[in-house]
Amino acid sequence: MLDAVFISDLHCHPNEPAITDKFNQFIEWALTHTRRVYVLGDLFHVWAGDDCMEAWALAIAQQFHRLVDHGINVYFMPGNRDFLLGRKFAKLAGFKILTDPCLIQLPGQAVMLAHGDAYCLLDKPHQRFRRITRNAFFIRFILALPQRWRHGAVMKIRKKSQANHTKVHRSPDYADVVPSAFLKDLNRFQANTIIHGHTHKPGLTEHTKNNQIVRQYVLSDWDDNPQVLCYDQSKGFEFTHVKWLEKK
Ligand SMILES: [Mn+2]
Repeated sequence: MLDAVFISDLHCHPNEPAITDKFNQFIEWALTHTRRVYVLGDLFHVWAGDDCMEAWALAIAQQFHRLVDHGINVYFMPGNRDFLLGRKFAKLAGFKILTDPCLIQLPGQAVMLAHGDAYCLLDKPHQRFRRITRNAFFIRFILALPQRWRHGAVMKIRKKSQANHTKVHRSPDYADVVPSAFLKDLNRFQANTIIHGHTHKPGLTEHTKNNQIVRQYVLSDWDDNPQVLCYDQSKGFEFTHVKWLEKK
């Protein structure tokens, strides 16, 4: 039994049934393989607010709740696409909401978690967007707007994405994470490991900080070949190529 698994950037969307299919298989697998599941943002491709929730999204919440009913703790950190996800959905899914960034204690070690977009400092337009949208007052203001208006705004984003086959490509270099930015937060938390998503460039990169090795685990998206980052106290971290997700 794994101590924890980490996923992010599923970008679930009603027009992407293949991703929902992989997600459903992930839930079946997780039920018998892990004690904790961490979802580090961009679970949804777009999210207009919990009051706009449709049946397909409710089904995703119910799937997460099956894990919770099995005694598995499920944690969720909002990303830049689903930052409007709120208490109603969290309750339906059984999510415990995490702040970005945060420090968690796994059996054997402490780890910092983030969605990752806050560290993409060279992407100036995104940082401007982030400063405005991730403000509690702004979120309250947006959620107070009529559903129809919010839905309209979301449909516009969907249309733009559909032109792009809703495939979310890897971040170009200018939009990649700047290590010095997350090293600052790691210092603050006195941690040596960060796990984040957002850039869709999965893998482990090692950095040095005050003569210590810092490990940066980046999570994968779910378009083609999703990987799940697994943690086991005796074995440490390991990416799993999810063969169990392939259609038989
Ligand atoms: Mn993102």
